[in-house]
Amino acid sequence: MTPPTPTHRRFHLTLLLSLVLSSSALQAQPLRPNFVIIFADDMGYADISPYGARTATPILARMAKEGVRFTDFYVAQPVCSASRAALLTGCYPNRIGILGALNPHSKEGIHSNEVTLAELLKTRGYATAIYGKWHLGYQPQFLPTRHGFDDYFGLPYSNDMWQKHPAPTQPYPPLPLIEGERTIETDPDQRQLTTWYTQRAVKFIEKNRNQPFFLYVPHNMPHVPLFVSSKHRGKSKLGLYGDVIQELDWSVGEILKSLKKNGLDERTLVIFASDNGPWLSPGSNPGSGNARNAALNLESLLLQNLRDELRSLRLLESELRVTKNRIDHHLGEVFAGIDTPHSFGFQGVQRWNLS
Ligand SMILES: [Ca+2]
Repeated sequence: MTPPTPTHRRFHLTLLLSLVLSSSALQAQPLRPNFVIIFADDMGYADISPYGARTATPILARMAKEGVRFTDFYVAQPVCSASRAALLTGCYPNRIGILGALNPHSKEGIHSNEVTLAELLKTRGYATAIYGKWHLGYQPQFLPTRHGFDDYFGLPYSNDMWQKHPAPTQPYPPLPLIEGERTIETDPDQRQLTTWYTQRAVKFIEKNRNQPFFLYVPHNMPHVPLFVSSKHRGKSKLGLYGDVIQELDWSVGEILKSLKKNGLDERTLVIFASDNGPWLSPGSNPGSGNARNAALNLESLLLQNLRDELRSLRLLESELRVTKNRIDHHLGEVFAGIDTPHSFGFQGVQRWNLS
């Protein structure tokens, strides 16, 4: 198969934006929109209240009420690096050589020829930042700052890829915490990760309130090992996993609050999703799939597990408020980089002129 050219890639990313910007009301806005993508890691489909969880997630519940809740939203692969590669490039991850989950010994990463969403938006004058887990290669040439992001703070891969990993295939080095392209600390206090990412996100919004921006917040949580700050420890009454989910809900709330405070909530599209479904094999992660779907599905348990891992969740808020309290059952994907649009019936339409 002939690999897509960079022109094709840009077109595909335009398709991605077009799918996201599905409200015709957006066309009337004179100012370019801001984009905020908040990504949870290994969060189960039924782990937040809008999807049936007992865990109290009032902020996400409000997003669902004021925006759009997708019930059948799929990621490209149910695994960290591949899912993120699809999100940021609009390509099937296999097509660009990002398979599974990269680890501290991986020599691969995102190729410089790929066009990321951040790079595309930078050509339109956007400020860009990522606070959280990158997982598209940790060597300097693969880091976010080489792929369209002005600012980066976070872990380069999963939070369990450290010396305390319960079953490493080979010994892992100390876990780096990176700022820009520099490791500022190893084996950081993971209880603070969600707080740190949130603080950076809020600061970025403040700093860029007068220009369009793309803010990407891919949390490390609730990937195992689970950590939560003292502010949320024991608060859910549902164990550590519930506490972690509630802290993520708090984090979304801080970001939404900052958008409102800076007068940006009416022109910012906020997407909350998970990179894949629950990672059930460690046993210590009580993330849950969708019991209703499992009960009704006649397919094998194995296939069902895969389906639940592939199926993620997504909430849209803000600009799409015109579609208040909408539940969308259409098949959706986290990316739209499809060379053969007829395969899923997607046809992108330019909804918003970003130039
Ligand atoms: Ca994941």
